[in-house]
Amino acid sequence: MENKQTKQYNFTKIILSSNKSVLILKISEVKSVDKMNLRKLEELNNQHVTSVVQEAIQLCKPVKVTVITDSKEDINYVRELALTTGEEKKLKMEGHTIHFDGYYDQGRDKAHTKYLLSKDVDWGLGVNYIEKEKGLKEIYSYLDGSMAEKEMLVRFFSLGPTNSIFSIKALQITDSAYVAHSEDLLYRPGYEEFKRLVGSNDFFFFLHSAGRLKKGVSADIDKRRIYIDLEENRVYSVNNQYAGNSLGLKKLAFRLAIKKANEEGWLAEHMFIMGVHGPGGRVTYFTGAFPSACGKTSTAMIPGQTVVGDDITYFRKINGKVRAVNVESGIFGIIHSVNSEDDPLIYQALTTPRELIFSNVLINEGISYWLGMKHAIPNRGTNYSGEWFKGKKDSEDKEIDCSHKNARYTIRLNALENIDPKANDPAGVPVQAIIYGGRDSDTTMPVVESLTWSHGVFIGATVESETTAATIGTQGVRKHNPMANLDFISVPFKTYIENHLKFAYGLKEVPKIYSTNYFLKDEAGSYLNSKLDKRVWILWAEGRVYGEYEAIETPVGRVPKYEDLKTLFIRELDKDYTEAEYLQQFSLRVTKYLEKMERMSKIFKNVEMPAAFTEDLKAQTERLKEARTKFGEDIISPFKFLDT
Ligand code: SPV
Ligand code: MN
Repeated sequence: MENKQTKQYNFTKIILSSNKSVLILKISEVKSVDKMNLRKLEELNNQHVTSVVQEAIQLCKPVKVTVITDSKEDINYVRELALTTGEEKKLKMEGHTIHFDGYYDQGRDKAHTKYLLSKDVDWGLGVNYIEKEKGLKEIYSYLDGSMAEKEMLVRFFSLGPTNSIFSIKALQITDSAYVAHSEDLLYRPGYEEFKRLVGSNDFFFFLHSAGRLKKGVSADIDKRRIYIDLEENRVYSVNNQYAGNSLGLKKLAFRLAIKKANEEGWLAEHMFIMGVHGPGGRVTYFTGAFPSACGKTSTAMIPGQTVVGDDITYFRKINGKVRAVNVESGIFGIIHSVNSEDDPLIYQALTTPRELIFSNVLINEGISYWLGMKHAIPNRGTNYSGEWFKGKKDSEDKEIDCSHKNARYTIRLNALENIDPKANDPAGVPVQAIIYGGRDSDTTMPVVESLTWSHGVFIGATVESETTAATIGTQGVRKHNPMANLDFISVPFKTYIENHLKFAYGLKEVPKIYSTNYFLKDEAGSYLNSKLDKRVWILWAEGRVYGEYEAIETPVGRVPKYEDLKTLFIRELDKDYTEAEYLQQFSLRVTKYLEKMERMSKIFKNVEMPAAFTEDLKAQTERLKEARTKFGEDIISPFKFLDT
C-alpha cells in the first residue's frame, strides 16, 4: 500500500522535493475544474484517472480544465477550440484546416526522446535513455506552470477497435487543441471504454504541453523533451507540436505497447495491414514493415486492394491463427509527392470537402500546395517559415521549399474509398503474410519469400534502407532498420527478436514472410521497375499463400518463376514482361549479398542475439559462398537454381 501511494504521487513528491511550496488539493477543490467537468471525471469511477488528472493540474496549473467525453458536442468543442486558439486556421474547402509546426519542429526529435530508466542498461541496439529521477526533475521543471494561461484538455481514447481484446485505453492530457483534434481524427473514442476498466489502472497516460507559444508555435524548442516512463506506462512531452512528438497516442504509445506486448505475449509492430484481393473474390490479409521512403504507403494503397491501417499494428494468436488490428483509425501521412496520378485515392480525399488537417504545406488564398503535387505552385503564400516567397532563404542561407518534405495530412481512414470493410472489426483480421520492405539499388531482388519463419525473422531483422546522401557521392548510405522499428523498440533487442521467433509456436497456420525492394537500378542509374510493378509482386505473394505458384529456391529465399510473372504482368498490368527484365531483376547478386551479410555480422558482432538468428546469418552466408563456388559467377541467373 505504502508503495502504491509513493508510485501514484511521484509527480507531487518530486515537485515537493524540488522545494516548491505546492499545496495538494483534492480535485473537487481545484478552481479550474467546474462542476460539469468534475462530474465527467467522476462518472468514470476510476481513482487512478482522477489522481493523474489531479497531479497534472497541480503541475501544469491550467486556468481551465475541460474533460472531453465521446459526445458530439464535446468533440466539436475541441475542433472549434483549435480555431479559437489559432493553432488551426480554416481553409477554403469545407472542413479543411491548416496547422503549422515551428520551423525547427518539423519531425520526430530522436535526440530528446528518451526512456526514463532506473539503472544503466545495455539493450543491444540503439536505446536513448536518461536516469529516471534526473529526467523527471528536468521535465517537471519544464511542465511546471506550463498551462498557466492555457486550457487543459483531458481526452480518452482507445488504441485499437473499441470493445476488443486487442485494445489499450489511453488518457491524453494536453494544452494543444490541435493535438486533441488530431487524435480525434486518428484514434477511436475511449471515454466509454474507460468505464470498462472498472477502476483498474490498466491504461496509458500522456501529458503534453506545447509550452510557451510565439506566433502560435512552441517557442522554447531548446527545451523540447519527450520522456517515456515504461514502468508507469506514462509519457511526458513538452515544448513541441509536431505530431510525432506531441501526440501521445502515436509513436509514444507504440513504445509503451511494445513493452506491454513483451510482457503479455503478443506483438506491437510498425506495420500496415492490407487486404490483398486474389482470384475469385478471395481476400488475404498482409501486414508490412517498411522504413520511411521504402514504399510503405504506396504498397498499402496498391490499386485494387483494401487498406486496414497504415502505421501501427497489434498482433495476437487466437485459436492457432495470427490476427491483427489497426491501432489507429486515421492516417497521418506524408504529403510530399501525393498527386492525382500516383496516389489517386489519397489525392481525391485531400481535395474534396471533409474534416482534415494539413500541416506544414503552403497556403495561398486558402488553398494548399505541396512539393510533388504535379500542379502549378504559386510563388508566394504562408508556410512553415511564415510569409513565404519563391527563393526565400533561412538563416543558414538554405532555400526554403514551398512545403516541408515531412509536411503531412491528417484524415480519417474512412475518408478513403479503399478502406477495408473489416477495418474496425474488434476481432481483427487474420494475417496470412508479412512483408519486410527495404530499399537498395544493387542487392535485394524485388520480391523474395523466406525459407522458414525464422529465416523470415532474420530478413526482417536485417532490413536496410539506402539513402542518397549528397555528401557520399554516387554510393548510397545503407541504414540498418530492423523491422522498420529501430526507433521504437523498448525492450532489449535480443528479447524483441526472440518474441518474433516465438510467435510462430503453436500456430496452426504460420504466415509467410516476404521481403520487397522496389528500388533496383541498372548501371546507368535508372530504376529497373516501374511504380506499378509492386502489384504483381504482391499478387504473386498472395498466390504463394495458397501454393498456386511454384517458386525457385535460391540461397537467400524463394523467388518467382518467369512464366508466372509473365502471366501476372499481362493479367494485372497489361504489360509484356520480358525474360531480359526478369534476369536483370531476379539474378542473384552474390557479391552484393555477401557484402550485406558482412555488414550484418559487423553490426551484430557485439550484440547478444538469439541462436536462431545467428544460425540464419551463418547459414545464408555459407549458402551464398557455396553458390559462388559452384557456378563461378558473381551474378547468378535464377534459371540455374531451377534444377538444384
Ligand atoms: C513515422 O515517422 O514512422 C511516422 C510519422 O509514421 S511520426 O508520427 O512522426 O512517427
Ligand atoms: Mn510510422
